[in-house]
Parts: sequence; structure tokens; C-alpha cells
Amino acid sequence: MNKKDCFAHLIKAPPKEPFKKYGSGRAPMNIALIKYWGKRDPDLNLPITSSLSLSVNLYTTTQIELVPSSQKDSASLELNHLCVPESSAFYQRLIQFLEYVRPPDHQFHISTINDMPTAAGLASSASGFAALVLALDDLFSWHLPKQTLSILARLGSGSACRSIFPGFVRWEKGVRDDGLDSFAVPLTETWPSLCMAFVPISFDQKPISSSRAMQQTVATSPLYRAWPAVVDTHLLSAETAIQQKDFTTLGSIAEQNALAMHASMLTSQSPILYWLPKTIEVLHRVWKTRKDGLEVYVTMDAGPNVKLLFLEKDRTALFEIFPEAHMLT
Ligand code: 2P0
Repeated sequence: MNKKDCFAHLIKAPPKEPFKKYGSGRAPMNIALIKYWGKRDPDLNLPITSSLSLSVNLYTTTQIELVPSSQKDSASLELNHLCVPESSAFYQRLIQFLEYVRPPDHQFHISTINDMPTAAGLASSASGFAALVLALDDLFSWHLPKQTLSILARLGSGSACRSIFPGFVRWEKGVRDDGLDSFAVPLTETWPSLCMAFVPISFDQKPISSSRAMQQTVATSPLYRAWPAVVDTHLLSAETAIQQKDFTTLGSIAEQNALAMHASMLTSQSPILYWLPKTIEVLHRVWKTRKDGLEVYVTMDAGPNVKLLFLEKDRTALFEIFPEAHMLT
């Protein structure tokens, strides 16, 4: 099954007129505690391993409008009230996705507002595609189950399938070639005193997209061979730690998982290193803080920025050591 067949299978009947004029959707950004790194199918964004994330308090809100082609000859896209040029990768990626659902003789106008910087390693493609799918569900009155919306979001960007849900979310890798069993599932546990903060390092464009970086790591890193088994172990330990509210275990596992992911990319050909000198300074500050008795752990994604994990009781002390941090939860 290719992407087009997946859309046809999941949406069943094509949308029928009269359409609503507008649809809207809002979805949280998510940060993986156990990372998705590597695809078994790059077209359908099917992962090699399952992953586990926490949805945070930053959102993408998207409004989508359907306009007859007689009034508009191509789609238009606004991001944070600014027009996105048709030549940009962001425009192309979104519009390609929308082609699978565009009714004949109509064009879309999309307006999207991000709480967070775009393409800065503080991933907004996850909340972006999740909000877009929710807006389409509203526009076309599909009333699809969350599981199906999660699969549709995955077809836009892998990690977007997790942003359909709040709280802790596990993305089941699935085993089917068509990916119909690869979707996110929310965990029942909540942990209000668990905090995540963001330490900004750089908002420059990434040197290599996460999609390309994943492919290169899978194809060339000798360490990647160990990754699937490492993730299976980390997932089990992390979910047990969440159930038992065992912060030491959850923080240690999340930090080790992120470092293992970066180690696998560093050993790919050619090496991929998203970190900047300031990233390493923050890592050393975290490890010193922990040695001094304040329990804080890091996680990092495909970018130089650092996320901190800590408990609410340590928040004031933590912000004295990391005054540049911003709360995410
Ligand atoms: C994650 N990342 O689990 C991992 C950790 C980055 C590092 O998912 O190609 O934008 O759209 O499926 O989801 C970023 O990759 O990649 C990501 P595509 P995506 O959050």
C-alpha cells in the first residue's frame, strides 16, 4: 500500500459537497522520552522501533479554508500570520500531503499558528501535522476515531502521530507493511509533578533534516544495530517507572536513550552532530547539578537545544542554575 492507498482506505468515501467552509484543529508538541530514530518504510513513516513521548504545553493551531478553484488557482499557506513562499520546503511538504484529500476544483488556504519556533529542533512538524489532520477532520466532518487520525498524522510526519494525544503517549511500531497497526496510544498514567523545560541554544536551520539523518544512521552506523534492542529495554523500564512514579529511573533511562540516539548518528558515515559547543556546556552543567544533589536529566532531539527533566519541588532551585530555561509542561 502506498500513501495514496492508505488515505483512500482510511477515509473511505471521498468528501461530499456541500463542504464546511472552515475547519480548525489544535495539537500539542511532544517530546520523546524514548526516541523514534529509524524507519522501516520511509514513504509511510513506519518506524523500526516503538517510542514514548510526553505532550507539552506548546501548541499548533491550524485553520483550513476550502476555496473554489475559480477564485484561487493555487493553495496558500500562512505561518504565524506571514505568507509562506511556494518554493519553501515547508509549503511543498504540506501541500503534497493535502493533495491526497483535496476535492476536485477546490484549493486550500491554511493558516497556522505555532507557539514554538519552527525548524529549530523544537519539532513543530509533529504538532503541525497533527493539527492539520484535526482541522481536516473538522472541515470534512469525517468524525474519524483518534487511532485513524493518528495514522493520518503519521503519514505527514512520523512523530505527529503522538501529538494527537495529551500526556504520556506510546507509538506502537506495528508489524504490518501497510502500517495500519502503527499508531499512537495514550497511557492512562498522569504525573503532574514531572516537569520539562527547554534550554534554547540555537534556532538556526538544521544542517540535515531528521528524515535524512535517520536514513543515513540506519544505513551506515555500526552502533545502530544495537538500537532496536536498547529501545525495547528502555521502553519497558520507562513505562514501569511512569507507573511507579520512579523519577530516578525515568530520568536516567530518558537521558541514556537520547545519548544513545546521538551516539548512533555520530558514528554514521558521514558523521551527524547536531550539538553546538553551548550544548556541551549545558550537558556539563546538568551533570554537575546532579552530582551536587539536584536531580535533573536531559533529553535532546535532532537539534542543538536541550530539554531538562526534573520534579516540581526542585523548580525554583533549577531555574537559579538554568535561568535561560523555559517551562514546557
Ligand atoms: C522523536 N525525532 O522521537 C525523534 C527523536 C527527532 C529525534 O521524530 O521524517 O519529524 O517526519 O517521520 O517525526 C523527528 O522526526 O521525522 C523525530 P519524519 P520526524 O521525536
